Amino acid sequence: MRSVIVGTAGHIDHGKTSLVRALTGVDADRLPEEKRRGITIDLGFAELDLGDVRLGFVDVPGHERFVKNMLAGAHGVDLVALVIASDEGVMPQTREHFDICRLLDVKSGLVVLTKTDMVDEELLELVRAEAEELVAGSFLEDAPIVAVSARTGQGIEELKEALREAALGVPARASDAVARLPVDRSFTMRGFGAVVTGTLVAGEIEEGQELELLPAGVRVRVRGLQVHGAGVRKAEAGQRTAINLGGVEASSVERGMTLAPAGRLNATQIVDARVAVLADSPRPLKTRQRVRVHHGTSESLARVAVLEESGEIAPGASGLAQLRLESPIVALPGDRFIVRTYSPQRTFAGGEILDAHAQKRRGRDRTAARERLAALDGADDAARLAFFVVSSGERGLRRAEAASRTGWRDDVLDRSVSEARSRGAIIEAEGVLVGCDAFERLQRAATEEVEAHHAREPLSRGMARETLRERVFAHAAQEIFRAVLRRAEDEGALIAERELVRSSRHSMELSPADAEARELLEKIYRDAALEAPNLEEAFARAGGDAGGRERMRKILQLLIDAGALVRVSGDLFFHRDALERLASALREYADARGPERLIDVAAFKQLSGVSRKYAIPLLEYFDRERITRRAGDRRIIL
Ligand SMILES: Nc1nc2c(ncn2[C@@H]2O[C@H](COP(=O)(O)OP(=O)(O)O)[C@@H](O)[C@H]2O)c(=O)[nH]1
Ligand SMILES: [Mg+2]
Repeated sequence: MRSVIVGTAGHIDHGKTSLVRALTGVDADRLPEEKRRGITIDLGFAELDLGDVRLGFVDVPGHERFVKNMLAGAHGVDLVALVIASDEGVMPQTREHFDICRLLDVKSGLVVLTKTDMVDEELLELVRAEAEELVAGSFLEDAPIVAVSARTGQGIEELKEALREAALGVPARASDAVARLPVDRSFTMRGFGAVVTGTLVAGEIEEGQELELLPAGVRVRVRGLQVHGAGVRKAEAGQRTAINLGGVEASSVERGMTLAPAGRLNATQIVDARVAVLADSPRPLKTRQRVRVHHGTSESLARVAVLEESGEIAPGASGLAQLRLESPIVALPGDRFIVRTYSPQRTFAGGEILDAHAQKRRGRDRTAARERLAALDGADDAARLAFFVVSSGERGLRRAEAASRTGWRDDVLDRSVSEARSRGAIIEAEGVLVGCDAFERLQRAATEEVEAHHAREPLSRGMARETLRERVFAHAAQEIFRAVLRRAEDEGALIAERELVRSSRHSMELSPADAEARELLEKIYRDAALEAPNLEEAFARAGGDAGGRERMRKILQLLIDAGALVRVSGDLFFHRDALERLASALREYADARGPERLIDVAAFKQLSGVSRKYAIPLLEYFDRERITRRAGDRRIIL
């Protein structure tokens, strides 16, 4: 059977609670203080079974001091009964509650004129006209207006029939989302323990299920469930639900918290939203304004950052704004909320959350933010998902994060991911979602980085994988790094080995035997220092017989290109390190000599320890390198 939540709305003393009692027999004013003062302070609940539909009533307080409690009840309402007392007509909270219903996007309802026993026909017609004027142009424009008296019972049966029809016309709740129950009450029941109640706004909750109480993050277990006062195994979206919880004390659960499947949703403190300001608000919504945000059963203070050019949203207008909440809430895109002024408290705006996990937007990226958020208007699931993925940039969005951002069930998420992929908007890298643009940017940057490395170090076989990751993928998930390399390999641009990444265009690739010969040849010269070996001998020692002279010449060239070996003359090579040490020794020698700075061949032979056969070519090399300059038989050390 269908369950529909009916909320009362209207000014204090207009007969809301009496009406609920006349319909259901239940006195929703359950608190002793409510009985003593004769007013409704907090939410009251009652049920009415109408055969083919079951109504769950949420009776709200009308007093202006308790609008906060009214809001905690109004969030999950399918259908509103806007109550207007025939003897008083439209009063301030009639308007405020009606505004709240419109801002919360309540889609159906009816108007109930109460206390008809107190007025004559003429006055009743006046109030009816006033009610019609109030609801003109709103969702209640064509709604029935039913006149009743809770005292005499007049009109009550007719009202039941009107409620039944309206309830049957309420569209079924969207079933895309996982379970969410904003808690409105918690108490301890003798012999049972903690019980929490609320309207299950989405999904299903089953007996035995593990849930999480957010934002506290406490894991709890469903010990038992009640819907409309009867035990059930499963509660469904749109039902007033009482849950007996294991794993928590009732005292640590409070109104404003949310129950959701364990590990599925995350609380948030920054949301981007479309906000409408009421036409009769005396002031616009402004950047930096401190406001009260009512969402679900929660109330949180928040700082506003209007994303519109003007920095404000005028009365009667709507625009984009970011809300920075002072305490975390569990929100999802599509959720409605109400904004009240800080002090005095007055309802003046409300809206719909577009991105529940937004990033702080600063002045200059407001325009970009506005354009991107505007793209969400009318976007389908796949486009919405792509929006969240693209917003996460190079970091990418894990599936679990996507689940928390959207609140979707797995099958809805899967469907949207494949659709967004087939549109070419996103890529999935081992479970991490990333926008195509970001992915391609990373791939280009990686290829460029590797090529720059080859240009810098032509002898190196490739770039260390880790260095590449640090330079280009510092903000990206490991999965994205691996996927980019795979893609670049598939496209033939890069070759990724265990530790190294190289460009496929890099032709210096050596066979293991060649690489070994290269290292050996370099080592021979490094170890020999100034006693440089004969080239043929060095080749023989480094390369053995394989490939012969031709091959060793190439390897020698690699070492020369890399700057490791230096040709001093003909086939006479030295290791660069040895030459640098000798050049420093020369300068030290000169510094010790004072201003003269002269050296002859004999002194040079002694300083370097080389024979005349090497001394002359070395000195000529130093002359060429402008380390020395010839002056007759001697050299000036520069
Ligand atoms: N004469 C008359 N009095 C009513 C009727 N309904 C409610 N009242 C009285 O109006 C007062 C406020 O009613 P209540 O249901 O508490 O109003 P609420 O503040 O809107 O919930 C109470 O004293 C009720 O007895 C009605 O149909 N006829
Ligand atoms: Mg009441």
